[in-house]
Amino acid sequence: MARKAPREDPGEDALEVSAPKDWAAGIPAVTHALRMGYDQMGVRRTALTLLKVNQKDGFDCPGCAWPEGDHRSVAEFCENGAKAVAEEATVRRVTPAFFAAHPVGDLAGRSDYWLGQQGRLTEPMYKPAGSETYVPVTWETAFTVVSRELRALRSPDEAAFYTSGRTSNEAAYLYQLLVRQFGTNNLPDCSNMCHESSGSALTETIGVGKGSVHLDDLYRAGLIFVVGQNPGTNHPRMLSALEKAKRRGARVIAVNPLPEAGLLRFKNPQNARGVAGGGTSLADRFLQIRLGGDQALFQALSRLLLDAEDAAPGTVLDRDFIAAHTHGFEAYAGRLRELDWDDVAEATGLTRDVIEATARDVLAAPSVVVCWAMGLTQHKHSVPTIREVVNFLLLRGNIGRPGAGVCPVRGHSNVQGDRTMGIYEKPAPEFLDALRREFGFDPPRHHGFDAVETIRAMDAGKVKVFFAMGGNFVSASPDTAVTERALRNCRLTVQVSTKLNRSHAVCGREALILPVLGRTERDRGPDGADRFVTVEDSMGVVHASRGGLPPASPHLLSEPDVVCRLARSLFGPGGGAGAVADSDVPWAVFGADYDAVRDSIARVVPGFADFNARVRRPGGFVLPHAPRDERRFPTRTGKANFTVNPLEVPRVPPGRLLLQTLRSHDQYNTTIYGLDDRYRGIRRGRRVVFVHPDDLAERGITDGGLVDLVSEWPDGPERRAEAFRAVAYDTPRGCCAAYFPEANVLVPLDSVADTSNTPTSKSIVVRLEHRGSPSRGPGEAQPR
Ligand SMILES: Nc1nc2c(c(=O)[nH]1)N[C@H]1C(S)=C(S)[C@@H](COP(=O)(O)OP(=O)(O)OC[C@H]3O[C@@H](n4cnc5c(=O)[nH]c(N)nc54)[C@H](O)[C@@H]3O)O[C@H]1N2
Ligand SMILES: Nc1nc2c(c(=O)[nH]1)N[C@H]1C(S)=C(S)[C@@H](COP(=O)(O)OP(=O)(O)OC[C@H]3O[C@@H](n4cnc5c(=O)[nH]c(N)nc54)[C@H](O)[C@@H]3O)O[C@H]1N2
Ligand SMILES: [Mo]
Repeated sequence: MARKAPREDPGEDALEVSAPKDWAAGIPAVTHALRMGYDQMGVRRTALTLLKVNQKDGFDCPGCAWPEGDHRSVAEFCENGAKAVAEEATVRRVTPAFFAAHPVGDLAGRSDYWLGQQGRLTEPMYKPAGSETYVPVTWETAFTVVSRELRALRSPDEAAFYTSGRTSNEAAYLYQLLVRQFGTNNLPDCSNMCHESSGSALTETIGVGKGSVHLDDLYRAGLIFVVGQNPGTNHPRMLSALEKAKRRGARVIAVNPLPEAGLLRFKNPQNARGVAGGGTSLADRFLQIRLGGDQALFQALSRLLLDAEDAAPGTVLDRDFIAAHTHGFEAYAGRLRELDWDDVAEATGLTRDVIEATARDVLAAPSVVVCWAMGLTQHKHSVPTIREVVNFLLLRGNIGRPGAGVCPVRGHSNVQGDRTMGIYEKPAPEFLDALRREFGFDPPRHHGFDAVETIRAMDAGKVKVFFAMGGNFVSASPDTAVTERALRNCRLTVQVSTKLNRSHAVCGREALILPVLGRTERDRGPDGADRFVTVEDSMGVVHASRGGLPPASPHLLSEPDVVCRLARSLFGPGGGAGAVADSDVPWAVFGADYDAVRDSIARVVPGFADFNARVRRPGGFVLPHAPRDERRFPTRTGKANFTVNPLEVPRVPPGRLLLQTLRSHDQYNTTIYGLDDRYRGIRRGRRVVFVHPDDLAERGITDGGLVDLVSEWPDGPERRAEAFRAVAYDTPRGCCAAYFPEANVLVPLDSVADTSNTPTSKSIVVRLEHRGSPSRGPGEAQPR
């Protein structure tokens, strides 16, 4: 098998910088992905596995949550999807011998890249208190340790149960059930750090915290905004959808501080034009906005719509829709008339001409879709910003009709489904009522901790057991030093994982690693028959996922099995004292039969009636969405709500920059596939900061110079990320960018979005300091 050993980090001196690309996803993309596949899996396994991605009898791609069209060809191929598959289907293995050779102190000193490159976890591992080394244990012992520690707590609220977004619907449903039967709503999840702002804003304004469009709406849209999103890297299949929409006459407007390759031009490897030609030019207009300027942009666009209506009454606004379906229009319109154009210019960095031209695009479009991702959700004023997107769409009735609507593009492949299944620290009373009817116990009603609150609680010793269903909490969370201290303060940390990561190395006094099957692997029930799980994509389509590969090791359990066996250990008869009562939940049945789990979901979760039958149909089924399907808005007012949101103009103290943390092309969140960011011209390194050339010159820093990034937060210590290469880049003045997770040390735990409590990963005030030079006071110029 032509397979390479894990690569070592080449060290920062290897960094190479070249000109960024202005196009994405062509033939080099495909060869690049196949090469990673060959490295991890060899040639034959690569071919067999990639043929099954997103096919009707195959598995759901563990990459992003972008939906599948109906007419996908076997050859339809997404570079970054292939990388996600290769990462999971790798034939490299982490064995007990590996752990014997690498105590936690050693692992904690390794990079995320090195850790991920070691391969798949193979056996349950246990690090006893007082020891530095994980040793293999049986599953029975592992569950006994968890039960023992959970039972020893004074209150169920002293435990927190994290979820990352790859967990299937079945596993997520069982997991939240276990947690609520245990007695807490401490269910933080990756959404808290991701699209929480979208959920908060949409629930309040349209009554449903999910997107309101289908793929077909994109194809039929007159105008599509792609705001704060880098689909060429993070949702590559979206580029095909945008290309198709364009062929049908849509215009595309990209709003981003960076000229991201995929937004500008797209070479589709699936058609001849993409292979041979210059590709499709995707964005008709590119608004190079300043970080955090989107609220101002959408207020300005809405104001221009109002002005146009004043000039030609009855021609611009959808008066019938506003009257019949919305609430609060007058108050909103009144406030909008006071808009200060100087504030708009300062916040956006855009000229009035450009914004007016964009408004003309809007006026000319019969329907509008707004797509967005992390560029909108990770700011202090993210919730008001997304509310403003809704205001803008409501004005022309651009919701609940074909070709129009809101499209928050989700990240993890089942993050939306996990929420639908009840992974939420603030569950709706109706959901808890349904659980009570189904299982006959009283679920806790008081809200639990979200991700940021969990870190605070662990740090303060209020949460003592941390259990993670997937993910890499240590590296994904803000304020790395604080998060690490918090986790090390726990009595027990438990990671249910497929791959080795930093959360195994930075752990509690006792720690467990529970290795599970991934999407790509065959999941056999006790009767030996193959089982499947289900997922929900970003557009509310629920479908089946069946893995085909033999499991990475004979010791792996499925995630549902882990939950059910833990439940039997925790609640089972003879379980002894503590807060935990014997269980009426049929855990043994659930563990043996996913159909039984789905039947229960069908009774508890709205929209899942006849789940087992409908999900077996090719392509699955679409969940109901009241605003989209019937223009019904289940909000407090019973209408879609216009909201008044005071304009936030992001300002930084003199000499400082606003930093965003983003993804390179070679990573999946904290999983680092490689050290290149091809489209941005970066090779063999990740410690880079992209800065406007004039901002560098002003500070006397040369392109390629070595700097520390120092984050300042009122009343707090300075946070420092050392030794980054400054790269002169096409970004607005005053704004810079570095990669997540290396830059997470800079995000203060208390710097969160209002309402959603999401860390402000896209707006951190920093100063750049020359490496080696003494630190300087505020605003002082650096010598040349
Ligand atoms: N290959 C790959 N695919 C992924 C992931 C991955 O890591 N790798 N992660 C998955 C997950 S969990 C998620 S949530 C998504 C993330 O998908 P994205 O949101 O595309 O991810 P980011 O890299 O954070 O990119 C944020 C984009 O928003 C822009 N931006 C930043 N701040 C602002 C702003 O204030 N205004 C505007 N208008 N733009 C701004 C940045 O320049 C960048 O282009 O991708 C998912 N898919
Ligand atoms: N500074 C900064 N911080 C950020 C962000 C940012 O843009 N900037 N983005 C935020 C966002 S959008 C998100 S979603 C979070 C991501 O936070 P997480 O979801 O916690 O992080 P991931 O890196 O996706 O988790 C990777 C790990 O998941 C495990 N895994 C993979 N597949 C499976 C599976 O099928 N089952 C199980 N049990 N485990 C599996 C593997 O062990 C792997 O190491 O990070 C957030 N943090
Ligand atoms: Mo995400």
